[in-house]
Amino acid sequence: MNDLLLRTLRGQDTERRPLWIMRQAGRYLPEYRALRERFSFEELCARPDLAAEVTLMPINRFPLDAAIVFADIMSPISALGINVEFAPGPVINKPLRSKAAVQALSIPTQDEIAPTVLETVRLVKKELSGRVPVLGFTGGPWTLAAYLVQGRGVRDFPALRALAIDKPRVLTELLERLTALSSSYLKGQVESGVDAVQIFETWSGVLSVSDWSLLVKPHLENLLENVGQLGVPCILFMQNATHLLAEMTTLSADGFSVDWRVDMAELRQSLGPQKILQGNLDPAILLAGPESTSRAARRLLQDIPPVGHIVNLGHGILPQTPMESVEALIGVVHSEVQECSRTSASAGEEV
Ligand code: 1CP
Repeated sequence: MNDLLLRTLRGQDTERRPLWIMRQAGRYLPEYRALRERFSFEELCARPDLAAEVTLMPINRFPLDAAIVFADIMSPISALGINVEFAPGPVINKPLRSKAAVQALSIPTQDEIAPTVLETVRLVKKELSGRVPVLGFTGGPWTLAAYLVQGRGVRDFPALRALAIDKPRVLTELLERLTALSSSYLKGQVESGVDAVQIFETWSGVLSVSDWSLLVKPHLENLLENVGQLGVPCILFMQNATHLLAEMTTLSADGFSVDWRVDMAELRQSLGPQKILQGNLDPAILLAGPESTSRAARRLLQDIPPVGHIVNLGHGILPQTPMESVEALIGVVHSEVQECSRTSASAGEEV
């Protein structure tokens, strides 16, 4: 198996940096758009055969180093007895804002949580037969709560922040339930075959350092502790959270995925060589075409040393991204190994 990603997450040396792309199984792919003409997003998610097909689309087109299972962060939420619609992002018709609403949530068994996603994982594992590792994922408790409380993705999630201030105990109970949900969901994914997992705590950045540390960090810590017992490495992603970096990187994740606002050289410098970092090209750079993408990718590779670095974007790839930009990014990452081996080959000749 191409185990560059897994070896990097274990802190081992690799012949080159691994590369995968957040939201790589999505709307920038013509073959995905073609399938979406025939099926809604919900239909794709409900059919493991189709979800597996979409998971494999980017792997069949590009030499990427991991497949991420096609699902949404809200996929496990229906197991709580909550109906989620997509337009195109998640929409909850009756947002949760009271103690009674939180206490009325179902407490699902592991088997009841997103069984179609688990079936998708099993199909993907079989079809890949070891070509690349499969990444599972879940939403972080705060990011799942963001949609449940706010009702949909809204800039800065004011209703969520209001609940955090007004009814911190209600929020805490919700975060505890979501942490339990994500823990069981990831356990199901690992039992179905995923090789590593990522926690998408996308909306953590809307809180101050002190509120995040008090309200959210303990739940993430619990989730990471539970994941730690599953025997697969775990990456934690936070977005627009530069102010939380110092706190974030004390958590027990194996890898830390940061967005493009973060200076990678500075972060590597401040954390030392041991921590595994993932990121962080600005997804918008890919819209500027292959030359701009190559330049930015080369700069990123110069900014931090290869060991302990997983190349990725700073957030999901944008729907308008040209295929040539993805190819350019891959070209730069792959050519680093050729440069390294040329150097070692010529060094060998001299001896
Ligand atoms: O085809 C379509 O129009 C549906 C769009 C779509 C897709 C392709 C949504 C709705 N979700 C997804 C898939 C998805 N979502 C994946 C699968 C793997 C992949 O695409 O490679 C993953 C990992 C996610 C994760 C996700 N969904 C996050 C965390 C990562 C991130 O981008 O920050 C979040 C915040 C969501 C919410 C969501 N779901 C969909 C959209 C458009 C959004 C974001 C916008 C919003 O909040 O309204």
